[in-house]
Amino acid sequence: MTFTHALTRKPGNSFPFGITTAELGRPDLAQAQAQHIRYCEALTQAGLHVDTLPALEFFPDAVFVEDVAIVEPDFAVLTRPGALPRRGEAQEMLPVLKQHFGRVYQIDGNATLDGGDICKADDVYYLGLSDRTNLEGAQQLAAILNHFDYRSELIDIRSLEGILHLKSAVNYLGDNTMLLDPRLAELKAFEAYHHLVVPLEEAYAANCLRVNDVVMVPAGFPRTVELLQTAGFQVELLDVSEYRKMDGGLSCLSLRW
Ligand code: CIR
Repeated sequence: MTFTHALTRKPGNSFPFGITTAELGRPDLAQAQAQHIRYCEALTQAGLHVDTLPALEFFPDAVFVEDVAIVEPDFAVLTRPGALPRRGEAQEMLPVLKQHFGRVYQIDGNATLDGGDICKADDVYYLGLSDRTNLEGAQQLAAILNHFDYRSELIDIRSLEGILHLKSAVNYLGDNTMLLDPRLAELKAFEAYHHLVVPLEEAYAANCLRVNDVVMVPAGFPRTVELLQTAGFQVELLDVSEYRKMDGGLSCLSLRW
């Protein structure tokens, strides 16, 4: 799929005070801001029109826009984030989605769903069940996707310690290729794909982002770079060290369609 648009949101001054389990120290705000600017530039260079929303000081994690929506060119789904302090981010995104998409659906009731748990591979959506996304959330999304002829499959990652979202550990790179954390490499659901398995010590780099001709890769993971280049992918390195400190990866920082 060729992407033409992206939405991002600037990190606010409150960014260092968001949710984290990483134990990598508090992020440096100036560095996070610079990394965000560079990230948006990379999306622009990849051919996307990037719309950067203003920071939301009340929501330190709002920079991770991927978690509040699932987007396709002709519709969007507003999620209901699993972490209580993030739930209000979705309502902030609703008017933005209405501006860009003809049809906007919403996950509601007791369902919870984070966009980071949703991994699309061509016409299949893999829906991660995690501490953030519950069965009801996945089922509500599956029903919406089914309406648009997408197939969905549930992937339960709740027993995997230290993996926040499905896409923290598995990302589709196009060309029938999955980039995987070794802990998910044996899953039957992915057996039909060509596997690129990152070494466990580079598990963070399982969250790479294919955007048109390039694969964006977090800086600092040389074995993953070699794996991707050997497989023929064009790699673009991006420093996201300050986002890693808040459990965030490359994909979390944008919505793409
Ligand atoms: C959180 O815990 O929700 C944020 N600090 C990090 C969210 C990262 N998002 C993602 O992986 N899609």
